Amino acid sequence: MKFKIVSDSSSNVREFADIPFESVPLKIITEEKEYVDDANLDVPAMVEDLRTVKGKTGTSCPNVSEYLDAFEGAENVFAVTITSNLSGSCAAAIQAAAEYEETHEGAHAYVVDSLSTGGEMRLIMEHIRAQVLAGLNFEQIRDSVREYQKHTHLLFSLQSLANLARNGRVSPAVAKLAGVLGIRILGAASDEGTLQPLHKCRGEKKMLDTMVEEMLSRGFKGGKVRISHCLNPESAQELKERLLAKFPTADIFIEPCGALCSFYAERGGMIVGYEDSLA
Ligand code: X90
Repeated sequence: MKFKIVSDSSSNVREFADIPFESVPLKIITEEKEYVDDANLDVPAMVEDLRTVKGKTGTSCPNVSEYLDAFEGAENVFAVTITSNLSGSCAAAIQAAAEYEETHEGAHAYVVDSLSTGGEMRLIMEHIRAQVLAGLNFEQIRDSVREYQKHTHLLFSLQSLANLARNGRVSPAVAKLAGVLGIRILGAASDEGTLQPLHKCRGEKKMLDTMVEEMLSRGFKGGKVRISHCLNPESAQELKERLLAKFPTADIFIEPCGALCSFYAERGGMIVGYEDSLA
């Protein structure tokens, strides 16, 4: 039973130990250049370029054949994608999974629509890995992921929603909320996998207070937290410390955003995946 976990690069996971893994890159496209969201890319340099770039900028998701290439060689594939409500990545993975099963006798491929991104995808991937290592079969793992997903959540803090609005992922009215310097929009991934703004916070300290309050009121009780940030390691660390002060045994991991999440979360942005108490 050869298992493989595949994710698109919005998970921010570049390396994943103890199980075959492949990240399928999304791309950031400007009028001058294309940035492939893989381990070779200098993400801080890209963020710097984007500050002054002229003209249109956007992103593109992996296609079916890129997913098929990533699946190759595995008997059982779990592909974890960014929310199907904001990207074509999930649809491409679903088509690739159907083709893979048709052309590979006995193989299984299951696509998990995270209805989220970043750290919540990492949580799902870690859950799948634990089930594989525990010796469960494909169907058991698939059912267990569906159950686990009910207990993972995502909050985010954004200083600018300009790229999200320019690319039609939030309305210009929502993007305007963040229009003033020093204001952060704190929001959640909705049940439908879209951005749900919750609060306008003035300053980073206020944002961190509100982030912790929201996590507590949404059922966080000291489980796993997976934080990704765009050039904001200080706030990620501060959030970690505040949570550890309340829950000393919480399992908290910080990593930088890859290119896709950096493009949309923008400088200073933070994306926080966490488990509720029923996970
Ligand atoms: O297919 C493509 O080109 C990719 C489009 C992705 C659009 C949205 C990315 C959002 C990234 C922003 C904060 C977290 C939002 C969570 C929403 C469910 C990060």
